[in-house]
Amino acid sequence: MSTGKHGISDKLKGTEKNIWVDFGKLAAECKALNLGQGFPDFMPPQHVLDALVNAAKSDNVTVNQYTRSQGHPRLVKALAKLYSPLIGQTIDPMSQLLVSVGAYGALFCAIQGLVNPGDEVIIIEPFFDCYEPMVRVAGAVPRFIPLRPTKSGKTTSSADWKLDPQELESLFNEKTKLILMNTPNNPLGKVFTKDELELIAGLCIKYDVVCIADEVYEWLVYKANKHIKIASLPGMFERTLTIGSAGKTFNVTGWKLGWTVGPEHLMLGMRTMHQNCNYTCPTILQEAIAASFEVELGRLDSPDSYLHQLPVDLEPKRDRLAQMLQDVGMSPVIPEGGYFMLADISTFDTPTSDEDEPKDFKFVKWMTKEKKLASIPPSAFYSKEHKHMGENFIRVCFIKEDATLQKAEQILKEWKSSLGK
Ligand code: IK2
Repeated sequence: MSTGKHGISDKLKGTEKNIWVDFGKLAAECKALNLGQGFPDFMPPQHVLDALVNAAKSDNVTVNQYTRSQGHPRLVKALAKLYSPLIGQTIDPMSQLLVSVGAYGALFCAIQGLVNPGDEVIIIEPFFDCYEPMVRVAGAVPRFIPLRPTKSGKTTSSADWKLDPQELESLFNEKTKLILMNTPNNPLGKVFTKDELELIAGLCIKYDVVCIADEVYEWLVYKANKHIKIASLPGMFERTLTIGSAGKTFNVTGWKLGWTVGPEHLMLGMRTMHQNCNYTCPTILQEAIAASFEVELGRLDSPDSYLHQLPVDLEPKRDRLAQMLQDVGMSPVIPEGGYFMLADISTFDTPTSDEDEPKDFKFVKWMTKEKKLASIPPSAFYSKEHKHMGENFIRVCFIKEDATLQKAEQILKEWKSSLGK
């Protein structure tokens, strides 16, 4: 049947492809060891699971019904308590917080709620892949600026990837409505320094631009690094929407709960979008995440804190993965935060393929099918004009059981011996 007038709407044309859909399917079809999409293969913390069970078993009938559109009161109160000291502002739970369907939902509502057709939106590359389609669907014009590696070698750090201040300022003009930034960054793992954040903040203030700070990996920073909220810098709270995710904070990516903190005037558009497309998020999940944060709020400074313990547990996994990738001949970029690692594959030949696609797409597909090891092609995190900057890398996820990493090591060892190394 011809789709004709019943086909995809014009505004969605060009955004049909999605790496999570395509590469998730490929990994499953090939029964590959999945170091692709970012989710843990171990259980979430017990107190989070207990909180959900307690909510389900409680005789509080309201947890099974719709809750407040902007966010379940118990959850927004807990989030306000958590973020007020981190941002250095007393956050009003009822007007300066919005709970969404994951950070995805927050990004979508924030962009739709703020931009008009023809507005320009600056996006720092590499970027979480949905930013570009979300900006285009809103009718805005994305302007891209890449972080560029300043070093090369067998192992480098995500800290070596930097913005050019002149190039960044050249993108700001009277049409610029928003800048979208992500720290710790996915896929690179870069944690923006205070100087870098001050550069962005200064330009936002100078050109009257709003910053969307995607901080879903805010708790995942490794030794010697510190996550700084751009909203905490002078003059920035009133022009920043800070986005977080329960999926990333508590390792429950399937729960799809996210939130945004920001001043009421910036929240109006996104709140309007949210109430008209989702109205509210699952009450029982919000109740469970609220109870989980209440536990964490009581032990933020203690070694029992899950939020502080998770990066301590992940750091050896990061280092182990880096070593195995290096052993097979790749050059890992050691992330300062998040749970992904880029690895340079330029010493490997491009696999033959009939598809006209970047090298990393061909390489990841080949590796998934032939080596039964799934990863993600980083050129998907770049604009069309900058895809070449990502195509000599693969992105590998290390929030996995040691047994999974052990299997990956075995695959890479066999691969290495087949190369005669
Ligand atoms: N923003 C960033 C930077 C994210 O990484 C994610 C989740 N991404 O995870 C998939 C992957 O990269 O493998 C989101 C937003 C969306 O978060 P949520 O799951 O809360 O919607």
